[in-house]
Amino acid sequence: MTIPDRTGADTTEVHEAWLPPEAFRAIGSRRVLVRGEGPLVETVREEVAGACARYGGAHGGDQHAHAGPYDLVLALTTAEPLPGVAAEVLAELRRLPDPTIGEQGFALARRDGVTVALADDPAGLLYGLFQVVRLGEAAFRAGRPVERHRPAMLRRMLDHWDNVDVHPVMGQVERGYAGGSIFWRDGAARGDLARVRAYARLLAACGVNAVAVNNVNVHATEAHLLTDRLGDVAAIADELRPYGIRVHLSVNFAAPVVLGGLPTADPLDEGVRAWWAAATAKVYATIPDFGGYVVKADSEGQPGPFAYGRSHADGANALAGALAPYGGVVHWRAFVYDHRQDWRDRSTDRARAAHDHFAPLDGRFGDNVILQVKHGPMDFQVREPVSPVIAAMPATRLAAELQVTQEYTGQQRHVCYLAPMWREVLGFRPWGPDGPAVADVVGGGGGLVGVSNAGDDPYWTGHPLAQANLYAFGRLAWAPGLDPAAILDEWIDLTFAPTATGEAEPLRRTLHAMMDDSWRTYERYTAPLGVGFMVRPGHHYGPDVDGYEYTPWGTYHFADRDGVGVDRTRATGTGFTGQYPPPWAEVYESLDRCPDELLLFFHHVPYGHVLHSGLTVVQHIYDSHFAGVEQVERLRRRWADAADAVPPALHARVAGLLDEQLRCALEWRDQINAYFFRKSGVPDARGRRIP
Ligand code: GCV
Repeated sequence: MTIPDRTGADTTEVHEAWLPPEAFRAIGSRRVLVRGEGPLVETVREEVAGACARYGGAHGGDQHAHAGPYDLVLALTTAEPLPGVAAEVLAELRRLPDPTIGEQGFALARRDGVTVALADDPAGLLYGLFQVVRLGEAAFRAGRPVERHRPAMLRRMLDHWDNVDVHPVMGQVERGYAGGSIFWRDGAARGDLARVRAYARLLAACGVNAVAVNNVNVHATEAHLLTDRLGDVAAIADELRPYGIRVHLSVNFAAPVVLGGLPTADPLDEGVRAWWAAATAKVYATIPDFGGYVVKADSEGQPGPFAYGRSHADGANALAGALAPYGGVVHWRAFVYDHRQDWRDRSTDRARAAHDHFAPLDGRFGDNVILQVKHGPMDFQVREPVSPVIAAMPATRLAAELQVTQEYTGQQRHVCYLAPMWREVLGFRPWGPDGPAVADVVGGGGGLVGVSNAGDDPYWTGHPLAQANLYAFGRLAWAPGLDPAAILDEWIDLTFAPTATGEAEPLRRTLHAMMDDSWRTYERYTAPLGVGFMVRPGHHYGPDVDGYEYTPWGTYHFADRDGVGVDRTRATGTGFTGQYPPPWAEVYESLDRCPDELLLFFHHVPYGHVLHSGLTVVQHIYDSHFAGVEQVERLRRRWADAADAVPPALHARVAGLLDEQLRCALEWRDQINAYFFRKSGVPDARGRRIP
């Protein structure tokens, strides 16, 4: 695919990611019927028509109808017979295990030489099409019993931290590692939005159906997207709509003041509410399927209701009231903490902040407020416990927020496949083994939100292998129980198998060897045992053990000559463990029962403390850092095996990044090991060189 580049003067070859034309070969070489009406059905029809034109198949269901018989039927549920589909198959598709297929879902079967995907709504048909794409030839081989596919979360959303203007410190995409924004350039929407359409297509193919198009830190220009620059948002919405994606907008809580010229943004003020109502009415007059607002309030300098002595429920409800008549929602972020704390004050614990602020407000948020909670209590570290807020607000719609962009996990210069971490988070059971999982809590409420890792880089994500994280985010939001390795297989097969020169299996083995365990590898050579934040302040890349230790951000490890870790127990520490329900309140409180990987998140222990693994803390630090670097060396060597299986330019890009990953991992290893050796004076039991 070629599209205009950033200057608009030239064209860039853009990688097709998981939708190369060849991924449609199985469909495109067959006789296909698309039956139904509506814009998303038209998208399905166009996809099928394009594939058939390329691969010699035939399609029906419009004025150029192919008369049948058909190999594939994609249809909205209908009382009419479908050509070539036996009545009992249709009955089975419609009735089992219950009468409805369900919102956005589809039923799939193959019988008598016909593959059928049936959906109750057009979105379901679109997802049914992409499931057939994923299956490829397998969709047409043997018979298939009826399968029902329904998304676990109805809203599967990506937030872009994109600035319309280039921010002097954060650049165009805050925490973006893949070039500029695909939406914005030079202070306005890009003139050519072909890339946005291609992005929408990729997102629909992995199940994403909502996108917030601007940074939650709403700077001056971005604030105007809500009012006089709404046309830009509408233009983007037009590109996303054909793939079933609704646009959301991050708004400034103080908009009534900064845009409306009102003297206050007090959420209980009648004039303020009227301002939000009028602004929102205009939004819906311009973008009728607008999704809603995203708000970062009273957080890292953003304005919020505290300035008026109001609660976050008051703030969220004011905006929710304006959106309610149109079916819109407010994503209100729970990332509220004191970033001006005194490091000498041992009683203030950033991990406690979201629960302290929001749990008392449970039940006070409007029905169309979604409280968006970062998955951990801190800030997207490589290892954190699940946020206790998830278990504390049964009367509030909650969404979990994941960071697809790799701010703290290698900044898309390191291979770090995040699906295993997300799978753990979504599968965590806050009330113990018999209670619901995080995925159940957010699935019944606000769904899943990811901070996007995409930009205008030709590979979309800077590191080509980071595409797998974007794909996996969508798939886990659809089906949180999916196995990360199986998701990786899907991604590999779609992305590389159709174009691979030679056999796909060796490439699959290589990529699994490099990626399956890459999150844990990253953890090994960076911050140990859940301690977190040993990164360079500001840009957050590379090691700086004490970088945040004496700052106001509330991110400390408290290492001294005797030990390391944060005492968050009720008995002697900040009491954070008490924010969890049993059994975790007890598990985390107990030095004996706390899982090794989170030990230093919950406890301050001597270096000689013996872990469940049998190692002392300090020996674990040495061993894991040596092991992490060795793993990076191995995966770098492993990549050589893929040289003939992927395009040379892609191979070269990844090879260059692996060199950087190794350089950086060595730096992490040596700084962390030297730091703890110097603090503790404990030599490495295996006598390796520590600088
Ligand atoms: C958009 C972290 C990041 C910030 C980000 C913030 C947030 O602190 O470093 O860049 O701001 O999270 O989630 O709002």
